[in-house]
Amino acid sequence: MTNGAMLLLALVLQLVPLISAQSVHNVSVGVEGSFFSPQTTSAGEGDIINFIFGGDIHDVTQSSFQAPCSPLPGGFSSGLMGRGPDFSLPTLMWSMTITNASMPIWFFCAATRPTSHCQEGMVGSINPPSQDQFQQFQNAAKQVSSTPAVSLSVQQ
Ligand SMILES: *[C@@H]1O[C@H](CO)[C@@H](O)[C@H](O)[C@H]1NC(C)=O
Ligand SMILES: *[C@@H]1O[C@H](CO)[C@@H](O)[C@H](O)[C@H]1NC(C)=O
Ligand SMILES: [Cu+2]
Repeated sequence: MTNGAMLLLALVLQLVPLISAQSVHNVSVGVEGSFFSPQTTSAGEGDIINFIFGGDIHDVTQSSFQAPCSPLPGGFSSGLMGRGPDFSLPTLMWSMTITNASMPIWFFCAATRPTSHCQEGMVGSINPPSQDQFQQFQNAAKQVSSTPAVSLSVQQ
């Protein structure tokens, strides 16, 4: 190996941690009119998503695109969390790490008091294929009545 090649290799090795550096994304839950803010997040592999519960009782539960207000079997769920109306209490946080940035993640709030938050449109997505598709997902959530759940086909 020439000195030039070794120098190049050393430079590349130094760059690797920069390229794969993880970022942290904060999503606030239920502080702005009971929604996730932002509703969609673009995240890379290894990135951390912090869901920050700053208000009333809410939740983050994974669903599929096809069934916006139904838990995805084997999917994640934060469980109901929040500090309630007492804003002197600290905010709560629930975090997850993105392991596959090519896979869109769809989620909703499973809280049902006083009415289904999901049906009010409290849904979100990480790495949705497009904003348009997120809009379809949210519109479908608003159509969900308890039985049967609305079914959507993926439109590319
Ligand atoms: C995310 O929220 C945490 C906890 O409130 C805060 O310490 C951090 O600075 C926030 N990060 C960003 C990128 O907003
Ligand atoms: C990541 O997600 C994509 C899209 O769903 C899938 O095709 C691929 O197999 C997944 N990769 C891994 C390592 O799970
Ligand atoms: Cu909610």
